[in-house]
Amino acid sequence: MSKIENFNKDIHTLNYKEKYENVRVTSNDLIKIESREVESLNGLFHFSVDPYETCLRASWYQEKKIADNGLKLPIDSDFEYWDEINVPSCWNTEIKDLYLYENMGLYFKQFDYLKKGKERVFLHFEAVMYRAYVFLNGEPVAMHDGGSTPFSIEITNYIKENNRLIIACDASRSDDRVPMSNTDWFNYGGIYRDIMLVRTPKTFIKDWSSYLVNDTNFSKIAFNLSLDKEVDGFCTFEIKELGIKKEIKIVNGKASDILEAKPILWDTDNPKLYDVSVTYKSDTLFEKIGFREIKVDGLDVKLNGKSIYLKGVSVHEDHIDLGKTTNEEIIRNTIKDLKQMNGNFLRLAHYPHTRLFSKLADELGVLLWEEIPVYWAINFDSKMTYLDAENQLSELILRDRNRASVIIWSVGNENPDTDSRLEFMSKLVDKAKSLDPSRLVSAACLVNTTKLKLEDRLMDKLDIIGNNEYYGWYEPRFEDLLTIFENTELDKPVIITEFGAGAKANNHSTKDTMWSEEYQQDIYKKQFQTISKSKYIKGTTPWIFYDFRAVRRLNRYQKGFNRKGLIDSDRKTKKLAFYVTQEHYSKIK
Ligand code: GCB
Repeated sequence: MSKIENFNKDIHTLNYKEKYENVRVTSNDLIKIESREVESLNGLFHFSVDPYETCLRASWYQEKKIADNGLKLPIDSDFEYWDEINVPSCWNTEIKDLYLYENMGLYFKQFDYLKKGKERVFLHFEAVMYRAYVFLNGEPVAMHDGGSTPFSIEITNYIKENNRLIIACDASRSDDRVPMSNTDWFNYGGIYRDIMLVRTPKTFIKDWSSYLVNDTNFSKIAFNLSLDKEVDGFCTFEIKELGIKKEIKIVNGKASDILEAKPILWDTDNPKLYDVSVTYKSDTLFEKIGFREIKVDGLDVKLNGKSIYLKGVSVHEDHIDLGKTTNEEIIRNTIKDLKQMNGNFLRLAHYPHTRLFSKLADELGVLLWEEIPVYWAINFDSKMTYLDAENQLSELILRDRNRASVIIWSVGNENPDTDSRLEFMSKLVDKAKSLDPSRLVSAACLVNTTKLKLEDRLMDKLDIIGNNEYYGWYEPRFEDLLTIFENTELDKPVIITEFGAGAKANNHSTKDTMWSEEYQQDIYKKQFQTISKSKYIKGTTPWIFYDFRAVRRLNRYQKGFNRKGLIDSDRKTKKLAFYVTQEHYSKIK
């Protein structure tokens, strides 16, 4: 074949994304940011959509204005002339025309950096939907997959006094991603959580964790630390209030120990937190940590040795004005609504919510279920899809494993019971256990509607079983629900992770009229009555706290929203079913 010399490369380059595999960042690159000195890069960025992905195809990020032969080049981009957008935000809520836009968006910002001595520098993102290509001063520095977890990029060798940062965010849906193209929520697009610069010493504490050993003696605290380099040395672990200060040996960059201690246990009535610090040479990190034990004992869930019932509700991050961007006020209000409903537990569905959520839950005494978007029929046969799911799980666990409020990691939701799915999700369970031996692992499984029983091969691998059922809504024969609980033989507890019915707030009618508040109220009453009769069920998180955007919901009541909320999407108007739940939970100890 003859060589074509006179073709504009970017219009014929098919594999223009492949080269970024070289700069892929994963959970192995993630650094701890709590208590580190960070400089926020939040604020205004220049922004444009790039639906044809020309930034990648034509290497705009090189910002090459003069060709090798010295002649001026015509360039189709002009980063600093583009309009501005605030970061963090979702472009769908910020820019009216982009309400439904889900493809490539480009961000550009200039920032200064003043070196403060011998240091390393990282760019850290709390989340970018879904794939981020990051370019600094003309060089590709990272590519990251996964729309809801944090990632860090070392830029020590790329950063200058004046910097030009370009981020290409690809928010498109596809069948090999996690989640895949079909979801019952809207993903949104953009840099929708914080972005920052992080400085560290040359050798630094990359990760550390501490938790109560779960042997039901409540008298031992485990400690683990890893440095970014495989060196030997010593670190100090300190909890002043407990009189603990210990030098611990580091071998090949790792240290671990188990220390005798009698902490006041963290629980929902008394969410006691301790100031815990770790020091390696000049590097000191600290966090507020609660110590508590969560365990399954036969059919019981035990917090600090006492049986508890998880009085919860599922919640999406979705906010009518901000999309997936959230803030402290919104989270505090969510927890206030939960407490008003007499609840103690939230299922953060269906992807990792912001880091701030578990911090506030630690402080306010709320138990959490955290989940990765292994949702419905993702591509369980693909190795790349598995690696993506495993990476999202690892990034979530590394981010939140010091949070007492988080008691359950969920590895998926409503997945078909195939061989490849069983292998895929069993590996995720093992991964969660290897990263964190102190919590329960679960997944939302389905009912076998033919045999009328809870049946799923994955259940053997789980500590606690999640079950979604929609009797009275998708499954109209409500009576079957009791049969299911009677037919099911289990040796571990179940949380009903979903049940519910759609209702438009303020749409009042009889209890037989679908989409009315009364219809939803009636289903909630019947559900709670039936669920109370089952000895397996140790918690409920009905679907869902607030109405949320779901583009596939298009009837006249829905208008692009899933209306199963106990509260309207305004997060204010409570529906009748809210009060049914409130009353039901008030009766459970
Ligand atoms: C489910 C899914 C959830 C949906 C819900 C519904 O089973 O887990 O993501 O939004 O049903 O409303 O249909």
